[in-house]
Amino acid sequence: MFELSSSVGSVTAVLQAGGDVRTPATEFEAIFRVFLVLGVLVGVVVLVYMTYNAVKFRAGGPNTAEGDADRPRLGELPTGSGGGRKLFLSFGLSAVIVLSLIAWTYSSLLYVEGDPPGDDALDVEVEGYQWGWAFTYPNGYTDSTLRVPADRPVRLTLTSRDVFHNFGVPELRVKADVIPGQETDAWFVAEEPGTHTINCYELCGAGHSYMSADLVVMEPDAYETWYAGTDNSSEGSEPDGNETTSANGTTTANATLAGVLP
Ligand SMILES: [Cu+2]
Repeated sequence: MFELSSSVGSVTAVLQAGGDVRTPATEFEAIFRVFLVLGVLVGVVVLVYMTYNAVKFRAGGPNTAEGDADRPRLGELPTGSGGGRKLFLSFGLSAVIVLSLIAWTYSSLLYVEGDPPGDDALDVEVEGYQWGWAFTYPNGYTDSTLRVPADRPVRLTLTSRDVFHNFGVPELRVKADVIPGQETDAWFVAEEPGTHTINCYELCGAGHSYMSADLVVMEPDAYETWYAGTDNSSEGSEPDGNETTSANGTTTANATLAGVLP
């Protein structure tokens, strides 16, 4: 009983803490917290009950006196009491908790997999290549740094120029396969201005470890000003396959990688 009420309590607390904007980050955070709380709770109950019984029925203790009349004999089946009510209750309760968790988690995942809320999402096309990222905005401008406004959903359409890659920004809980000849999508909301690192999470060749880019989250006004200044051309450092580390600018790595390119 106490497990059920605390789990319901923590679910509601987490959902309320998420505020009114549900983003992939808040969804995954909620799933993580609920499973952490429930896991700890079940673990503590099991360990405490086990320790209690181990101490109570320890060898030589008051509950193990010789000649105990209630002690079962070898081969004797326990008859139990209460017509299996305890068993039914524990199985029933567990089933309710497990099924609710499955339903709730699955609905969260469907929400994350679906379209971003509202109709003001920024659309950016992402192309992964060996070894870097190219971001194309609605006006056709292409850049190797992803700039987005804070507090506004960003919808990414991802594809690859060559081999399998995987686009990921751990802080924003966004991760998506990047596959040649195929388009995948993902979305996120970056609530605060700042800089995050985009990495490739699919081993894709010698330059895989250097396949990173910056995600710059800007104040909405600053973003609009920057975006108005872009045209449908490409930034100077737009990749031609030999540039791999524009994000962190390690030229030695560039030179090394240029040597392994066909
Ligand atoms: Cu890659």
